[in-house]
Amino acid sequence: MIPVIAGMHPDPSVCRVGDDYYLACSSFEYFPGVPVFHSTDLVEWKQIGNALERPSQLRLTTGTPSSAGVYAPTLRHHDGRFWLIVTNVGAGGNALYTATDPAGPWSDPIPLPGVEGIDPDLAWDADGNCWCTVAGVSQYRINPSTGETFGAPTRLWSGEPGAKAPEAPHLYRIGEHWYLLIAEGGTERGHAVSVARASTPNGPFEPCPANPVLTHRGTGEPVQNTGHADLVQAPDGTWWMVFLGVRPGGGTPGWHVLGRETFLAPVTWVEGWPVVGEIVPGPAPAVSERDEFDAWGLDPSWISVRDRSEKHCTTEERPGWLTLRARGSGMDDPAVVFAGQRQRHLSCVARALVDVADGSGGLAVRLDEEHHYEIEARSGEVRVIARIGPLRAVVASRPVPDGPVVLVVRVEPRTPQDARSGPDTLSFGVEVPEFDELASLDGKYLSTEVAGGFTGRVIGLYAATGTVRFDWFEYQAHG
Ligand code: 6LW
Repeated sequence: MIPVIAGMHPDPSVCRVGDDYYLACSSFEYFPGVPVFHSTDLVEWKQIGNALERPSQLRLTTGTPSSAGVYAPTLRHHDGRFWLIVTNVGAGGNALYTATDPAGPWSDPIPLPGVEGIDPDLAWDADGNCWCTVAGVSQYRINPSTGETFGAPTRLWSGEPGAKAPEAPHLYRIGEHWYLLIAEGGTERGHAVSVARASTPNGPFEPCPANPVLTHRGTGEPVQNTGHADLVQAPDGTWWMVFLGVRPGGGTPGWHVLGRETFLAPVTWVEGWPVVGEIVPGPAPAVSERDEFDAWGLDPSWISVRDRSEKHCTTEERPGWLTLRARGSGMDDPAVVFAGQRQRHLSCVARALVDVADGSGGLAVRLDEEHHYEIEARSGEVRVIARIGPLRAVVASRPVPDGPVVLVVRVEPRTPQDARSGPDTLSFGVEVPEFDELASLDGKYLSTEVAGGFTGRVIGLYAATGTVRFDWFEYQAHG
């Protein structure tokens, strides 16, 4: 089952203006932050930008650990403007941004120092009050233009008794009711979506007798961890839910490697309660994408670790090439200079042409600082490096002729012959000029189940020492 937005795109929030839908996702330690997508049918989505693309909007330092940073946006259109509210975990808390065009530019942040809690939602009532509801679940009245909070938070309905982690609240006025949609059970295999309704935005809320309205826990469904949802109505009056899910592979307990992805399902209403239908398959995988680095700047799909400055990452220094200037020591370093793309397909190949005349660097598959595999080039040699938790090893190396070299990683899903089979195999090699495989590594160590946290794989280019230049990067999906 293919998601509508594949790869690490969790915590989707969606809104519609006329015939156009817009969707935003979490981005954690990556910069730029909060990818924004556009669609006219909810199935085909195109990234139109990143909401947080200036340091004045998002400042992440090495003090922000991986899987902290930007969590769980809510994206809404109100009063002729787009409103985006996020939590920056470990670096500033809750903040609001506005834009007239969701592709940007977005405003500088309006901090919400009085709002405590992750997963903030925004909803306006007919009197013009703005309600900010956060995980827990509690609610504040705020002034979204100034960030001011009025009074103490009120506790709202917090899900099924005993279920952990009531979070991801979204509040909607639909017909004569206010609906409070939440996630519960934690963002792992127990994840679920539940709903309650009230006649005011502040409750008291009556839970849906059929809760949870969405969960795949305890099932053999290929998509697991379904939860953290948002609702939207189409121009034809039909209702839809976007939510996160994962695609675990391998034997038991199953490992997901692409992070949490965005899925879509239809919603019907029965006796005033939402009923979630079968997942709608996303578009077939794109076959081949190649970035020649001919454009001024990088496409919005490129993300860096914590920050990206012109000094360290530029397409202008050598036209037609991406130049990365090292800072720190490479992929183990929280300050690594890196530019990558989310791995979006279970089966794919990434290739890049690197020139290491003035440094060393290469092609990496990253989960975080402690979980990554890479093929690194330096003058006359390439090496495959594996970092798994506290262990780091050079697993293979070979000499290469001087001059630019093509680095390759191939990702192939495995059919689980035995219970311990990993989800996939990552093969690293060089083209000299035919492909020479140096190492074939188990992908389970670059999975969320092993690494922990909230993110998925990013495949990209990095500098370990000096200045490293890349002529092109190619990503081909097999299915
Ligand atoms: C997010 C929380 C969650 O804030 O994971 O799946 C957290 N749900 O709602 C990070 O994405």
